[in-house]
Amino acid sequence: MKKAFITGITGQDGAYLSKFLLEKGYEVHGGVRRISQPETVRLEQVGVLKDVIIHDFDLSEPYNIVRVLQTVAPDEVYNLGAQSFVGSSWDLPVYAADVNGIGVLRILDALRTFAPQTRFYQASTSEMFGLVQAVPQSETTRFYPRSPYGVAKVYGHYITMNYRESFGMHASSGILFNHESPLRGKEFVTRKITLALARLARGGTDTLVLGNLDAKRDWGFAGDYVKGMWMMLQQPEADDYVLATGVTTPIRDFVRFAAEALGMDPVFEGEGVEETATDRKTGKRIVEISEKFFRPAEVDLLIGDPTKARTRLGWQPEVTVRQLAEMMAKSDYDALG
Ligand code: NAP
Ligand code: G4F
Repeated sequence: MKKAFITGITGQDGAYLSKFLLEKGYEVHGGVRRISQPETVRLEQVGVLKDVIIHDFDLSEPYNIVRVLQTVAPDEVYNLGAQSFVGSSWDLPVYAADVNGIGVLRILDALRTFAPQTRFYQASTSEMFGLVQAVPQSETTRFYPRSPYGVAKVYGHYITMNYRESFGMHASSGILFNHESPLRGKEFVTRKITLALARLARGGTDTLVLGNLDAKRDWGFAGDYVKGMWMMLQQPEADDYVLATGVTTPIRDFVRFAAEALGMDPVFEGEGVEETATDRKTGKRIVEISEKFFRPAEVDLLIGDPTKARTRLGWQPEVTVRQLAEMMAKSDYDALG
């Protein structure tokens, strides 16, 4: 039986990856940082909490990382732990650099010293492309991060590549474009949209307040993407891969898809902070804009080229953005019932 250790096991991807690896017959261990109330809700939601082995773990604590990795002795490590909300990274830039950047080095150096044969996956991100230097973005596109989060992830990406090249470690980075699910954190735009619209569809009156509706993202389903992470670690040689759908969608259209899935007929009017959306069927105001949700520097357009993952790994996404919006909106609607 293979053993996997997942950092960030309590997060969206951690839950889907745990389920996927358990179904493959792995013994799954995960790192959970100490907070005042245990937050293993997602592991419960996917029905695996009783099947995974939890360890106290924090990416900012080097000896803790060494002890846990020595105790577990995993065949594969998936480093999903991060301060993953881009918007907060301007308020917590040093923390983002430490956990998302140096945290990667802490794990790699522990593995290099005590278990260099362990296969390692780093959760790199399309946020590294930032002010995009090519369209679509692939493994060879130059990075131009636009947030402290993105800058820290670039460090994590290059240190992974460096340990692979310096010490021959099987260390791969997945450059994953945005992937969502009903388990997505409520502060990310897709979940914020589906949750607010589901409340409105249930008779609520609180208008959904958003920021920049013109930004475009390449959105896929998290369940498809965790499979790609595992596929990378099964290759004879470590490498870096983009996982994306190759389709980009403005935030405004994601609102439209989610609203339509809930039986609304949204009409957008106005521009900039004056823009609104109203449900033609009920006359209810469903969207307003606030400066509060605009970022100091925006990533305007992300669209990935997943050719390498498709041809070398045989990976491809199964869920379209419209299906994703529908899945998330219906899940939130049902949960409210
Ligand atoms: P998520 O739901 O926010 O989960 C992040 C996980 O990291 C949580 O389990 C969190 O623990 C943990 N964590 C935070 N700080 C930590 C620390 N100091 N030490 C150890 N663990 C810590 O994020 P996700 O969407 O699953 O994303 C997984 C990874 O992929 C992240 O590294 C993210 O940056 C990256 N990524 C995500 C996407 C995407 O679209 N989802 C795209 C590209 C890359 P708590 O539960 O205690 O907060
Ligand atoms: O959903 P978001 O917060 O995701 P973002 O910034 O793209 O980051 C996510 O994807 C990255 C991969 O590219 C990951 F690395 C990262 O960990 C995370 O999972 O925002 C998406 C877009 C942005 O352009 C933002 O300005 O939506 C825009 N937006 C407009 N109104 C909003 C809002 N974002 C949020 N969170 N809240 C709003 O009200």
